[in-house]
Amino acid sequence: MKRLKIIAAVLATLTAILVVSAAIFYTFERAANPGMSFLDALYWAFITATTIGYGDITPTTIPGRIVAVVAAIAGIAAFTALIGVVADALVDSATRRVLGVSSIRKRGHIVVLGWSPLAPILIREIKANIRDADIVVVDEKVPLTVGDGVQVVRGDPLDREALEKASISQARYIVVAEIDDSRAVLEVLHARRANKQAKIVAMVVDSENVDILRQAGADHVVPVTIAAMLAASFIFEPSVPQVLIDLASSVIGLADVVEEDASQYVGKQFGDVLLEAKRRQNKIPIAVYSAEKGLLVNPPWDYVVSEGDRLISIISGNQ
Ligand SMILES: [Ca+2]
Repeated sequence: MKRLKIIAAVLATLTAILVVSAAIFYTFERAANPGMSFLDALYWAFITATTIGYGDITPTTIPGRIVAVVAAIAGIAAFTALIGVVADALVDSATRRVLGVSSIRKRGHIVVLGWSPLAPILIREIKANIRDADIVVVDEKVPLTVGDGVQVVRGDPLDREALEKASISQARYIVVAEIDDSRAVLEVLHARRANKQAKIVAMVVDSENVDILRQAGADHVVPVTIAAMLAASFIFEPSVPQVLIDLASSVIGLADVVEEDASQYVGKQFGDVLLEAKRRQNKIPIAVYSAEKGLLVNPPWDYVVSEGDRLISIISGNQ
């Protein structure tokens, strides 16, 4: 606002210089320039003040020449001031954006709270699946360059102002990527207070905190301890963790798990869906999400797919 006032003041000064110069020029030069209107004088004042100086209208009297000199000097000063203020504003807004202190106006985006070692992996996976994902990270320690399409708000995810800068109330998804459960609980609480609709996903270190995170407002809680579980599996069934890691990541391995609308299979038994999907699309359905029954992993052969069901399948990664 302060800057706008300065710009307004400079513009007013500039206008005054032009009008006064034109009036004086018009008064003294009218005789020497027959047919010159006040508008012509104003045009002359502008051309002189900007130091363009076409010379199509030139002063011949002493007062006219003095006005020309004064208009040129005052014009240079005023235009320089104007350019300075505008350039300042542009540089400032660019700097603020780079430093992550400016507000980011968005809607339907993904807000990531916390810059733990988990956050870059999270972002990589999101972008592998949604190329034009709109991601805003809020944290005090985020590096200035986190990659294309990712914007940064530098601030504490527990600070309301920082959350507002990330337009958290308009976000579609909020992911809490902390590896500190007490912080995660507080961040979920704050995020939920700011946005009642968004899907909130949180990561949890201690499985005992899953319920607290849910109560705080998280829709989904993902254990970071899955790494330890997988590491243990390598000792007694080494292929299993390899398969799970492959399935969990779109960036790693040969296969992925996808979720899709099952409407094309409505009325069919799961076992038949399984055969058909494998034969026709080289896809292996492994679960069904039903609005009524929730998630059914490896449902029975005679489970009948109904309207609104979602099918979760393994596909080849390059499919
Ligand atoms: Ca994979």
